Amino acid sequence: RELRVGVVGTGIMGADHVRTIATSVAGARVSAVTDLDAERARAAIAGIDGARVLSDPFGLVADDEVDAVLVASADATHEELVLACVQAGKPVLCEKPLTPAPEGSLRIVEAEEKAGRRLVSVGFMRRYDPGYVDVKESLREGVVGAPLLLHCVHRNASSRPNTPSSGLITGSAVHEFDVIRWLLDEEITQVTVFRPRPSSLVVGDTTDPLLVLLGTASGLLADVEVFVNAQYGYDVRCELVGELGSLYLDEPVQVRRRAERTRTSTVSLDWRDRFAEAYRRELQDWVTGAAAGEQRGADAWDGYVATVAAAAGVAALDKPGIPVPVELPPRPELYATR
Ligand code: ISE
Repeated sequence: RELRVGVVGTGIMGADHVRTIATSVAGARVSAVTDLDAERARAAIAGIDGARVLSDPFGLVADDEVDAVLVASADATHEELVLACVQAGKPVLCEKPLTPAPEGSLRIVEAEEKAGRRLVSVGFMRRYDPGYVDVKESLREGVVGAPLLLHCVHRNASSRPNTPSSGLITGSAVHEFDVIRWLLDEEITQVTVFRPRPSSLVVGDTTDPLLVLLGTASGLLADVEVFVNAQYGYDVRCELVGELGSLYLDEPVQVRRRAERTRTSTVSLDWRDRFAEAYRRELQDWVTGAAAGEQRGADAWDGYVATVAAAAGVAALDKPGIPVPVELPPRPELYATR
């Protein structure tokens, strides 16, 4: 039987997930959606057989025709919705960040511990990007020897006007925090933020770009440029430098044109096209796992750790150049096996 998925929030990501499930994921169908804007919810399921628009997100979680829930509503609503899913015993894939602050994510971890099972997955889709997966596998196979350094770049074409500087950390850099600890299989222990001269093209008082330096448990360093008003497109880069070589993440390029002695190729518009394949694989794995009673992808603990690192990053914004420690409680037994 197909997994019946209910989607809370049909904004940019929710609508994109509805489309991906309807067109490119096996073993699942969208059975219900809800959004504050009912019109937007209706538009998201246009042409999808058997999908209904519901008015209440908690009603959707409880609905008999919803086996699993995808949470893509505003960040501030994630905690209550995810907790409702855990209480209802339904698998849930929650968009990042799991919650705006670490305390909320910790409450989710505690709820899962009480329930005695992992139901929560967090939408850190880069873990499914073929490029990042290749970097991780190559590192594991010892292709470049022991890792030493990571250079990361996270650029968006533009951010919403008046995005707070903290949003660059909690909304964008948080992907780097997750992918770095996933790639290296170790924890981030400190975060330092530098604030270079801001771009004059940024509206409001957002400090953009930022330079973030992360230290890990074994003493590796990762530098991350976060620049969310880079104008020219969406650009994510990662180079892992090891003792024997380097692993450089390439962009999935369609065509490289050569004409008039010039080489050109397009730059992604935003994360949806850059990570389209990652989102598809993430959703497929979540669906396959849910059908088998298994949690897949980043779990609630990973979601919690990312919010702790992001909170350290936000604190570091106020003291440029000074390292802020990332302090974590021990990882609960429930999250030991993955
Ligand atoms: C956005 O919210 C995302 O999650 C994207 O993946 C990220 O690259 C972007 O910077 C964020 O604003």
